[in-house]
Amino acid sequence: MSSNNLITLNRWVLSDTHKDIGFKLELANLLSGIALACKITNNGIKRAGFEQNFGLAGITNVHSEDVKKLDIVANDAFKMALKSTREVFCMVSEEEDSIIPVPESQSGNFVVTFDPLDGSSNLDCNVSVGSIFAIWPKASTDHSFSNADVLRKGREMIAAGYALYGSATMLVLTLGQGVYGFTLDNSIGEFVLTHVEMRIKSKGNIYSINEGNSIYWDKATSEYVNAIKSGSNGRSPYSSRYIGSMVSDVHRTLLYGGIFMYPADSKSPNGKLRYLYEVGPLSFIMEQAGGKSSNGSTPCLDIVPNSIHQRVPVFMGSHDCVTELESFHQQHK
Ligand code: AHM
Ligand code: MG
Repeated sequence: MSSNNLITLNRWVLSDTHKDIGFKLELANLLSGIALACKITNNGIKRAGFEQNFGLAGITNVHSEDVKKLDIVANDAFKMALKSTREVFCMVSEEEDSIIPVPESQSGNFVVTFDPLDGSSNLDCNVSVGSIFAIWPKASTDHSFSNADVLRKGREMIAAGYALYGSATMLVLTLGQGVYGFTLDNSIGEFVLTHVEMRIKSKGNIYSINEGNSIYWDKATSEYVNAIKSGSNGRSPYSSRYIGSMVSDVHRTLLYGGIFMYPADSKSPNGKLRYLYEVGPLSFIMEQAGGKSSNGSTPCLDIVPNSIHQRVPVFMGSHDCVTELESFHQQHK
């Protein structure tokens, strides 16, 4: 560690950097629970080969996807670590059908939505995966939660972030005042501030999309991708990079610029990615870093989901790239 200014995640949350946050102590406690869940998940992934924890668990989830053993490890870690903070009112997980209650004796003032292990199709071949989370203030005034606590537009989030289990493990976070990145120092078990005020370039030249779906794309997506590949938009042709783990693809987009896309198509009329724990939190990060996130016409943070697992199309990344993409949607309205 070369930095002469060693700041851990916990100390950073409690620091004077965020002056107008009224519930700093509670948030620090909650974020330390999230960091703990990420460390347990990180450990589970790194040890899976020794513990026969790769592969399927033999069940399917609410999305009819095959659940991996590590999906269960991560989901249990998030639920347990979050409940233990006593700051959580209720939760939504990608892995569970319904809103997850918290016993009244352990209940707090925040709603947390999370994807415990995103990109899990990449797990068994050792490709980077991640966890995604968002924190919302509780809406109910009594102990019984309702859909109103979770079916909210992204702009109501007070914090969001992701952990990336890559060649290094990182936690990238916004409290609505810029984006900060912390790297896990395994020797001391702490997330340490390494990336201060992360900003995305206003233009980039990398596009990221599952091109295997191109026969299903609509005109706007097809023509936009053709334009950026051929240079007919007046810029040099873009490079293609697609990992198939949203956290990794979005993290690269944040650092190098460009555009990440999971559009609606004739096979998936709402796209694939879910609002409350994938698109919403990563859109908050993208906007806070100076980028943009849109469903083609509306900023993703202004969408109100109809159900807890609602999917939405998403185009996020460098401001000018997403604006250009929107102009193709405008032409084909
Ligand atoms: P998951 O949460 O079940 O892993 O699914 C979400 C993942 C994203 O990480 C990624 O962007 C996308 O699915 C990839 O989908 P596809 O394989 O259709 O390209
Ligand atoms: Mg996911």
